[in-house]
Amino acid sequence: MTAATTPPHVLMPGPYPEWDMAPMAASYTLLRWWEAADRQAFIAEHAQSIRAIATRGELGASTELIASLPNLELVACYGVGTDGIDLAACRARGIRVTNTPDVLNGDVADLAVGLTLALQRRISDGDRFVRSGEWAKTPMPLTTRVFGQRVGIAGFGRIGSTIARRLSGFEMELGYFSRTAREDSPLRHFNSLTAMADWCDVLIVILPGGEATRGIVDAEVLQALGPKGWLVNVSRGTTVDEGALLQALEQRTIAGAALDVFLNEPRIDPRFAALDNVVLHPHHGSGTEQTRRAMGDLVRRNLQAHFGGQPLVTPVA
Ligand code: 8YV
Repeated sequence: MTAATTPPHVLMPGPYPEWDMAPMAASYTLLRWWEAADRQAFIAEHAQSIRAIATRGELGASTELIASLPNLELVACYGVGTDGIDLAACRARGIRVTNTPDVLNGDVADLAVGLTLALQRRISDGDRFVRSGEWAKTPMPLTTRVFGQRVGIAGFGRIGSTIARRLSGFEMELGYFSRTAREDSPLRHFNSLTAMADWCDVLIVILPGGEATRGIVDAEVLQALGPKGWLVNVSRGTTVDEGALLQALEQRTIAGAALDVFLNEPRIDPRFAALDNVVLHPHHGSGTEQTRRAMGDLVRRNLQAHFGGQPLVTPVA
């Protein structure tokens, strides 16, 4: 094969499902970085040829990686969150970035609702209670009513507003925290997260990750949430001051938390596993076959558009 007909070289920091790998391998020369014994040597060997990175939300594309690829044109992210990608470095070099918005809104919103129910109705505890035979000895302790509560949604973009639509069926009072009020929403708007935490029973966090939101759910917000307040995080581990959260959970200065995201995934702080007032989930908000297929499809459509000289399908602004 001559250079002119060699499929573009695409670096993959980690694999996609097999149903994506096969069509991608048919169109591109895939460089499977996760399989390399010496990751640095692998990059050095292929640096000149790499024109695109097909990454995943949690793997991102670091400053160092981008700097080491002189001919990089595109970073395509399997995931909506681009906080793991050095967007400023991409902008500075005219490297395009795409993500997979919208196709995962419904799944992440469903999980936020599911985690809220699991947390307050103690659904995972109930399952363990039946399996262990405990039920035959004593009734399960009473739980907390979900419907009729006040829920504050921190972050009111595509997923946050989908969560609100889902929860409107639960006869709840809903509010949201965002920089600016949304004229198209009748829900109560807060421009202070602490004020919303003080108002609500359940605080659901779906803010984008990154420096602007790092540790935004801090000790003060948790204190405002209070001993009868619950935290649900389906955004990024970085949005929460995890030390403050662990302390609040251990000392029961908040009632409990349901967490799909953590710092240092998947090797999370072992203190979480010792708590009985948490529901823990392995960063799986978009983890359904239907949505993951749609995400893979969108990544491939973006790659195809880029290498075909067409406008990108879902460019990151
Ligand atoms: C994924 C995500 O977990 O979309 C995001 O930002 O966090 C995810 O849907 C991940 O990108 C899939 O590998």
